[in-house]
Amino acid sequence: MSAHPPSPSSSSTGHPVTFTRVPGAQPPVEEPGVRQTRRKKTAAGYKAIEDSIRFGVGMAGTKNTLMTFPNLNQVKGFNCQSCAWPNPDDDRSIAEFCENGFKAVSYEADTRRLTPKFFREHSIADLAARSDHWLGEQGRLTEPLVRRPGSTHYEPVTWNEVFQLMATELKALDSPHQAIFYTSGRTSNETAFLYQLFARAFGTNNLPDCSNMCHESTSVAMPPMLGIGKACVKLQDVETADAIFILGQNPGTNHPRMMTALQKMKEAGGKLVFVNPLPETGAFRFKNPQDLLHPTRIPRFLFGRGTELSDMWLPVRINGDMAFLKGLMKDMLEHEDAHPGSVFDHDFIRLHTEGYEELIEVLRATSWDDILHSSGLSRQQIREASAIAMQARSTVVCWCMGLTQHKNAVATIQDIINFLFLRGNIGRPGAGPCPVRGHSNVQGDRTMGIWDKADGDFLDKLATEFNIDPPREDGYDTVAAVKAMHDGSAKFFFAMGGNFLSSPSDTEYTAAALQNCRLTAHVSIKLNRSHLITGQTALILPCLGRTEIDRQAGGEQFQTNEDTMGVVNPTRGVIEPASPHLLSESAIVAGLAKATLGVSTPIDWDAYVADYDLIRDKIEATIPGFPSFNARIREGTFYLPNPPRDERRFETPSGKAVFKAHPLTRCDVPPGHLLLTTIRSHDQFNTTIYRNDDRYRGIFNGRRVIFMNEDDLHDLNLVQGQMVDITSHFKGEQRHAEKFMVAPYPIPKGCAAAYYPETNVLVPLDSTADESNTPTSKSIIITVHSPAEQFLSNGAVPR
Ligand SMILES: Nc1nc2c(c(=O)[nH]1)N[C@H]1C(S)=C(S)[C@@H](COP(=O)(O)OP(=O)(O)OC[C@H]3O[C@@H](n4cnc5c(=O)[nH]c(N)nc54)[C@H](O)[C@@H]3O)O[C@H]1N2
Ligand SMILES: Nc1nc2c(c(=O)[nH]1)N[C@H]1C(S)=C(S)[C@@H](COP(=O)(O)OP(=O)(O)OC[C@H]3O[C@@H](n4cnc5c(=O)[nH]c(N)nc54)[C@H](O)[C@@H]3O)O[C@H]1N2
Ligand SMILES: [Mo]
Repeated sequence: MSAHPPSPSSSSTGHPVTFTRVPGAQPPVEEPGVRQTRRKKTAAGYKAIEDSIRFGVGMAGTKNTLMTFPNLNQVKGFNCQSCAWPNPDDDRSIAEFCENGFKAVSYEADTRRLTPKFFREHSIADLAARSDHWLGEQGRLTEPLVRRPGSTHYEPVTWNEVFQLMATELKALDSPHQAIFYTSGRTSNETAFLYQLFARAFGTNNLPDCSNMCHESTSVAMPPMLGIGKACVKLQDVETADAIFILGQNPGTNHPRMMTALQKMKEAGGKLVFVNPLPETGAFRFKNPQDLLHPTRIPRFLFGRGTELSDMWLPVRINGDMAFLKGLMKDMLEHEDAHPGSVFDHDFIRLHTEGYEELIEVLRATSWDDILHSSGLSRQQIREASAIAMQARSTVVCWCMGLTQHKNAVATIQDIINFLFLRGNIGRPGAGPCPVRGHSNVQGDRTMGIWDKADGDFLDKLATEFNIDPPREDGYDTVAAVKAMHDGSAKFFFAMGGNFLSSPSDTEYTAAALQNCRLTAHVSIKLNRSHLITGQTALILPCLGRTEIDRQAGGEQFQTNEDTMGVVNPTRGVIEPASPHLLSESAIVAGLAKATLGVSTPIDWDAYVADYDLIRDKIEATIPGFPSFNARIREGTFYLPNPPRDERRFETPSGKAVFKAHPLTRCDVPPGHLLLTTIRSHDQFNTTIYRNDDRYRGIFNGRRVIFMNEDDLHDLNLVQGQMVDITSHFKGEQRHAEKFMVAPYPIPKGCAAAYYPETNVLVPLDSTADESNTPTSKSIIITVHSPAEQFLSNGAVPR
C-alpha cells in the first residue's frame, strides 16, 4: 500500500488551485457584525465565573449542571472532556475545573434533543448552510441515522441495520486497506484498545488520529533523544520549577487549569518566560476563581489585581522559535566559554548523553544575524532570557501547537530538548520537557495502539493474546488518508468522534475526498460539518458521552483516560443518557466487529462490552505499564512508568540521552506576503464553536477576523474593520478564503493570525512538517487584498 499518493494539484503550478467548491464544506461566510474592542489584560476573574454559569446553565439546565459539576475531575466522578492537563495527585479542589471545562461539560450535558422530526424538516443541504455554532446548538443526537444513496435527508435506522450496512461494505472491499478508522482524542482507553484491535483483526493499520494534526511532531522528536515521546515531568515539577519557558501555547484559553500551577510556581519565586507572537491574556495576569474556595485567599480575589505571571514576553516571529532556542543556547555557550563549568552540567553531559560536540559545533556555526533575523527578537531580549535560564536551578519547558505545526517542527522541538540537556534539566525535581497535549485522552489513545505505524512488538503481543494475524505494513496517517480517499484507494471511512472534514488541511480537497467514499460513518454526540459532506451512504452513530451512566450486561461500567503527564484516571458518568438508543463507543465497536468478522476471529466481543474489566485485563497483557490495572485503578489514579523522569534512564539504542544537532532553518517570506498562523478563540473547542466571541483578544460576534501588525496595515493600505480576502501561496498554487475583518493587533510585522477551522481551506494538504507529516497550520504564506481589488498573479497587492 502506498502511504503517499500523488499530491492534490501537483500538475498545476502558478495558478489558483481549481477545486470545484463543495457546497457547505466550509462554514458559511455570512455572519453577524463582528466587533473589535480592547484586549483584556487579566485572565479569568469574575467574568470567567459569570460566563461559565451563563453558558453552562443555558445549555445543560440547572439539574444537569448540579448533577455534573460536583463530580467533574473527582476520583469517583468523570474526567473533563476538554484538555489533557492533569488533576492534582491529592488535595483536589471541590471545584476542580475551569471556565472552558465548564463549557465542554455543558455542551455534552445539553438538554436539547435532535428528533426524527428535525431531520425530516432539515435536508442535509439545509444543515450544511448553517454555521458550526448553530449545528452544535441543536442538541444531542438521539438515535442512529442513515443517509441512503441519492437521498437528500437523514432518516432513523436501527442499530442492527447500521452494523449490517457497514459489514456489507467492509466485506465487499478488495483489500482491508481500503478502509480507514479515524480516532479523535476523547475516546477512552478501553474503547481505543478495542477499536484498534478490531481494525487490526480486520487487517489494516489505517488508524489515523487527531494526534497526526496535533502533537505528532512531539511524538517523533522526543523518542530518539529520550526514549519516550511524553512529558517527563509531574504537576509538582511545574509548580516548583525555578523557571518555566512556555512556547507556542495559550494556556489561559486552552489549558486554563495550568494557570493555577503557574500561579503556584510564581508564588514560590519562579520565573516565567512566554514565547509567543501574540500577547495572550493568560500569560500576563491571572485572577484565580479557585481563590474563592479558600477563606484566606478570598480578599485576594475580591480586591487584588491578580497574579503577575510572565517575567518576559518574547514576541517571536511565527516559526522563529528554533532561532530563539539557538540564540538561547548560543548565549549560554558564550558564558560557558568565558567561565568554563559555570553554565553547562558537564557531569550529566558526560555520564548520560552523546552528541554534545555536534550540537556545540552547530551553535558556533550559527550566526547572530540569522538568529535575530529569523526569531525577530533582539540580542538583548535573548540575553535576558538566557540569564533567567542560567540562574534557574531547575527549568521546565512547555509547548503546544505553536511549535508542532510548522515544516521544521520536529527539529525545533529537538532544540528544546537540547536546551534542557545542557543544564541537566531532566530526571530531577522541577525540571524537564512538558509537551502539553490537547484532547483529554489523545495521549492514552496512542498508548492503547491508535497509531498508523506498525509497531512490531505490540503487534506480536496482539497476535499471541488474541490469536489474530495483524498486518505488518504502516497504514495511512491523516494526510495520507485524505489523499487515499480522494484518489479512490480508500472507500470506507469510519470516525470514532472528531470532525474529519473541518480539522485537516485543504478543506475543499478533504470534502471531495469524503464524498468519494462508498460509506462514511461518524460516531458522535452532536451534529457537526463532517456529517453533512458525506459518502454515497452516510451514518451518524450517537454514543454515550463521558457525563453519562454506562450500563452494560455486567452492570454499570467505568473507563479510564491518560492525561498529559502520564497519569491514568478512572472516569464514571453520573447523569442519565440523553436517549435510550445511545450505545457506548465500545458497544459500537463490538457491534461492528461482530457483524464484520463473524466467527472468523476467536474474540468474544460481547464479553468485553459486558464488562470493561476484561478489556483492562487485555490492556495489562499487551501494553507495558499496566500491571494489576483493574486493582490499581479501583484505588484511584496511577502514573505510567517514565524512565527519564523517574530514573534518569534513557531507552534509546545506546542507553544515552542523545543531543540532536540541526542547522538553523531560515523562514523567509517573499516581499508583500505575510506568514499566517491559525489559532483557537476563547469560545471554541477545536471545531466546536461555543460562541462567536474571543473575549481576551477583544473580538465579539464573529470569527472571520485577521489579526495584523499596524505597520503592515499601513503598508498594505488597510484600515481597522475593513473586509479582506486571503490567498495562500504554496509551490505556485493559490487557495482563497473570503471576507475577513482586519484587526490591528500587537503581532510581529510580517505575521498574521486567524481562527481555525475557517482558515483550513488555505492550508495546502502537501504542506506538512518534515518527518511527522503534521499539516503546517501555523505557517501559511498569504497575501491579503480587499475583495474589489484585482490581485496580481504574483501575489503582490496593488496599492
Ligand atoms: N478551550 C479549549 N481548550 C482546548 C482546545 C480548544 O480548542 N479549546 N483544544 C485542545 C487541543 S486538541 C489542543 S492541541 C490544545 C491547543 O492549545 P494551543 O496550542 O494553546 O492552541 P492554539 O490556539 O492553536 O495556540 C497556539 C498558540 O501558539 C501561538 N503561536 C502561533 N504560532 C506560533 C509560533 O510560530 N511560535 C510560537 N512560539 N507561538 C505561536 C499562538 O499565538 C497561540 O497562543 O488545546 C486543547 N484545549
Ligand atoms: N488550521 C488548523 N487546523 C487544525 C488545528 C489548528 O491549530 N489549526 N489543530 C489540529 C488539532 S491540534 C487537532 S487535535 C484536530 C482536532 O480534530 P478532531 O479531534 O477531529 O476535531 P474536534 O473538533 O475535536 O471534534 C469534535 C467532535 O467530536 C464529537 N464528540 C464530542 N464528544 C464526543 C464523544 O464523547 N464521543 C464521540 N464519539 N464524539 C464526540 C463531536 O460531535 C464534535 O463535533 O484539529 C487539527 N486541525
Ligand atoms: Mo490537538
